[in-house]
Amino acid sequence: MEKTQDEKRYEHTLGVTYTAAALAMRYDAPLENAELAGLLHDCAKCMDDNRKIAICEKHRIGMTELEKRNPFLLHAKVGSFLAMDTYKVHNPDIINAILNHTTGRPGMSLLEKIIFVADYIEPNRKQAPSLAEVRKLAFEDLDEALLKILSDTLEYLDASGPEIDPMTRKTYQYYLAEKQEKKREQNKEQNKEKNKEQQHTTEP
Ligand code: DGI
Ligand code: FE
Ligand code: FE
Repeated sequence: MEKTQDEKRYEHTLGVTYTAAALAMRYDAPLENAELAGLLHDCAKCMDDNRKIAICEKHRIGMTELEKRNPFLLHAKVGSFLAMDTYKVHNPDIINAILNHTTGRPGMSLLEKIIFVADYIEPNRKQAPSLAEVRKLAFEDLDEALLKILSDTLEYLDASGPEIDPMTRKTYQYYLAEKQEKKREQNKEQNKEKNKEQQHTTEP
C-alpha cells in the first residue's frame, strides 16, 4: 500500500487497519481478516478516475450511471477486484468488506460493519461531526455507531449537494428499520413480564 498510495492516504490506511483490529478484539471477529480488509480497503483510492473506469470496462465490472458520473465511488468496487486479482485475497468476507465500505449495504456481516465504522473513526479523521461521540459508541454498540455514521453522512451529503448513491440511503433505511424492530420486540417482552407480575399480584 505504501507504494500505491500518497502519504496521507497511507496514514489513513494504517489508521483503519489498527482501528479495525481493535474493533475485532471488542466484537470477537477474526483479527487477521480485519487487518487485511483495513489494509486493502482503499487500495484503488489513489488511482486515476479514467483508470478505474477502464478497469471496470476491461473486467466487465458493472457500473451504474451514477458511479460513472462520480467515479470516486468506484474505488470500492475496483478495490475489491484488485484485492482478488493483484493481492490474491479470496476470502469473500474480506472482499465484501472492501466492496461495501463506502455506501454500506443492508445485511452487512460483522467484518463489513467493522471496516465501515473503522474507516470513519480512525484517528487521522478530523472533520466529521460528532466524531468523539461516534468513536465512543463504536466500542459500546457497533450497530448504533453504524446508524449514526449513516445518518451523519446522509445529512452532510444532503447539505453539500453531491449525488447520493441509492445504496447509502437503502443501508440507512435498513438499519433504522432493524433498530425499530428490535425496540418493538423489547417492548413486547417488557409488556409480557409486566403482565406476568400483575397476574401474580392479583392471584388469590
Ligand atoms: O475512501 P475514504 O475517504 O477513506 O472513505 P469512503 O470510501 O467511505 O468515502 C467517504 C466519502 O464518501 C465521504 O465524503 C462520504 C462519501 N459518500 C458516502 N456515500 C456516498 C458518498 N458520496 C456520494 N457522492 N454519494 C454517496 O452515496
Ligand atoms: Fe474508501
Ligand atoms: Fe478509507
